[in-house]
Amino acid sequence: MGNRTLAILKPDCIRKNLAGEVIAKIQGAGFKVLAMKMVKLNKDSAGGFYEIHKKRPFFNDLLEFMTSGPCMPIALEKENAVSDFRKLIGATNPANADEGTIRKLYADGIEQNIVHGSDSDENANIEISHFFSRKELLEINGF
Ligand code: FUP
Repeated sequence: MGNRTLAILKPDCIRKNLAGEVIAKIQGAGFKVLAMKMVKLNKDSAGGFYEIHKKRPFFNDLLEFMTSGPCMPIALEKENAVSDFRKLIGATNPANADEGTIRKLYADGIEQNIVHGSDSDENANIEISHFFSRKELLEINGF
């Protein structure tokens, strides 16, 4: 068993009908989908998720965007899941993202950047728990 990371297909990804394409890229890169759902975040849940950015000037816009439509959290498993997933999605700002990365291919800007990826193993577990209960993960995967 590898380690885990949390992806979120953001509202721009869903609006642009890119969910299938992005999930295919994720699976093609060797990630196993452990759990997945579609949710519409409210200001509290998005604010809790991005708590770390609370003091940043872009925080309010980020919450507006993340609550603007449905998104899809996906719990993923792979060896080196966190760093391999961040390599697959590319830099936060698609203008700086490497060729072939998901953000380079599909994102419009630093905010509407298609997909989230956890930045550490510790945060991956916290973020997975934000969207998936222990019971759900247990029912789906036996852990
Ligand atoms: P990442 O780890 O690549 O998702 O990036 P960060 O955790 O630094 O930022 C989280 C989200 O905040 C980004 F996906 C988009 C948003 N953001 C902005 O809107 N403007 C910024 O200058 C930086 C981040």
